[in-house]
Amino acid sequence: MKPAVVFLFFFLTACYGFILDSVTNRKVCYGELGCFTTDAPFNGLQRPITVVPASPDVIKTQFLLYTRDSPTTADEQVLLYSDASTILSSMYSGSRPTAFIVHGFTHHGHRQWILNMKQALLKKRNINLIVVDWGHGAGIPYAQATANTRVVGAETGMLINQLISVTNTSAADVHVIGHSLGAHIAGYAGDRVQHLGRITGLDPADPYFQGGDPIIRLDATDADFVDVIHTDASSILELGMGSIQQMGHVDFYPNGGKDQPGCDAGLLGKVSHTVWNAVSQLDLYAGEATVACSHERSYELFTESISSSCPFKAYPCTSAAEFDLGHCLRCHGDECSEMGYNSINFAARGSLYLQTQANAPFCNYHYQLNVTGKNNMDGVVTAVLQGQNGNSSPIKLMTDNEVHTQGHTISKFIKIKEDIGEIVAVAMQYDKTSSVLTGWAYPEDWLLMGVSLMDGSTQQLSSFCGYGKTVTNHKAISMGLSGTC
Ligand SMILES: [Ca+2]
Repeated sequence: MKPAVVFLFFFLTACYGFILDSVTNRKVCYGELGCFTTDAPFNGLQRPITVVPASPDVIKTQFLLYTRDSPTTADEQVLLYSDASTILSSMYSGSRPTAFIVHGFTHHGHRQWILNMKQALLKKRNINLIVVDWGHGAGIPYAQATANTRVVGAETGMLINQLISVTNTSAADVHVIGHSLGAHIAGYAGDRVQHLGRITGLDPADPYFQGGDPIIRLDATDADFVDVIHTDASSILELGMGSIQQMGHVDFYPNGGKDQPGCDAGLLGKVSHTVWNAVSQLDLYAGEATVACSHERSYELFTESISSSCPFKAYPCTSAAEFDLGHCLRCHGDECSEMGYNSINFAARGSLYLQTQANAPFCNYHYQLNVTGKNNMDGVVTAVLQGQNGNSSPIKLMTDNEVHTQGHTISKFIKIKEDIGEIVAVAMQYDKTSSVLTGWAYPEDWLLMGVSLMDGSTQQLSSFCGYGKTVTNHKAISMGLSGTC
């Protein structure tokens, strides 16, 4: 059902199976869901093959309800939008907020990531949790799964409207979280609900959607608040599955949004690992995990953000490259936010950037350290940030054979996984180059002119007792905050 090769050739597969269906102006009608045509804008340039959605009887969408009192798969209750009694006799309560989780291409409603997110959301808040399982419609070919999202979105919208009319649910209290194609399903659902509260798009699918009319994809008009996390927006030729296009009120681009740390970047890495996993482990899911690693990171980040005490703070910047230099840690007014679950509590809008770790927990605290030296030197410079709650790991500021010229400021963007509290001192060590060829040209002592640190979390710019300090070869010094010198 889900061989890894699907991910490598889903365009070709789509063409192969559906070339005869690639005609425009086809139309199907599915009762109360209405009619669906392949007319514009659904047949745009970004859609080489345009087909109508399969019928609800084929897709067999299931809306699975969970609550704090019925949290497991064994407890799940199936809600039917066409039969209000299934809602009224269930554990659903209109006085609680409601969250939907919608999966994407080739997934289904009982994937581990959905169980993890469901568990975290129920623990965080007393809500109704509804998983949209459209696994029967989410398989290959991709062109058909893409078309089917329109029916699943219509059905989801229909169920939300039914919940509003029979249980006094407020649309403002409904949050639809969709991954990949599921993000666009959330958009279609939002089209049909007046003032849907929130949509979270987790790496919205790129092929067939990016650059298309807002009608065919997730956009900021689909809910009162739309937040998007982009994690796999490298080119489709490099098997990037997510969109780079801004689609919400606020769009987060962790690590630039294209490739995630800990995942293979680029076509060659992805393909070679996919083949290796598939052959060596005879495990076709392993291949999928490799190719989709960056794509899947979006829901891992969101799930972590639900319960993490680390804030996933994100910053505006002119570009991802500029952010990676540590130049954008200042927040003016309300322009910063927190990626994920808490983003709705912030007024920040537009594109925001942050960096994350390669492994869970992914969240980081961001700093920029600036050290200005008076004389030339060549050697390894290591710094440690000393916080009220602990120290950072040693951070390399300069490497051997990297010459520091007098008056130059070394700027280092630092990401720390732990909350070490307010930084009260910076320790530094200088190990002069051991090269016999060049070592004689540099002094044993390195004279400092200034040390300062920008802390992104607290927005505090601190300077330390670096002015006039001498760092002697192979000896560490610690500099307290200015004012304690
Ligand atoms: Ca839309």
